[in-house]
Amino acid sequence: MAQGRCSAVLVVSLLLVSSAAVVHGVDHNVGGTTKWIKPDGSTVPENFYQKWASEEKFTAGDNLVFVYNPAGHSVLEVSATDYAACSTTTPIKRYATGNDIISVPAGPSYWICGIPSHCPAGQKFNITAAAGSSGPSSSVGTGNAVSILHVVAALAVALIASMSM
Ligand SMILES: *[C@@H]1O[C@H](CO)[C@@H](O)[C@H](O)[C@H]1NC(C)=O
Ligand SMILES: [Cu+2]
Repeated sequence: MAQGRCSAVLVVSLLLVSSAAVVHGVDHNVGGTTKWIKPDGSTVPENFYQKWASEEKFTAGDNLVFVYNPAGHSVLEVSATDYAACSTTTPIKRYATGNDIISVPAGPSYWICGIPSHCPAGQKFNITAAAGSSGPSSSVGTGNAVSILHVVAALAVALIASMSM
């Protein structure tokens, strides 16, 4: 095999490996420019976050980006029951940095503010994420199969390259 062809095969396999590594989800900035606040019921209506969420398309491995003043708010992932009741006492997870970047789980998930009076005012939303692109905490779904395919293809090409050199 000519030296030039070997290098070309190696370059292609490296590209495949890096494209597999680069697969990651979309960032969803919660509330857009309104960020994560307690709706006042007028300028920001009570259903603001549910409406925001209903206009986004979520895939597992995407990120929810919550931006807020950590002195006045937090983020809780809660159960469906706690979501309906606006219960802040038994969250699945709690975030409080003021700039939380959270990988979306596949299927339904429920998000509220941890300050007790804020969820009843509408600082809450739920989403249902499609199984999909690989992310730090997503399980193996159809999207992951695509990136696994990338890696397998890259390894196969690398193997062929090494055998023919
Ligand atoms: C939000 O939760 C309600 C009640 O569990 C459900 O009917 C609705 O489909 C959910 N919305 C989304 C976008 O998942
Ligand atoms: Cu709040």
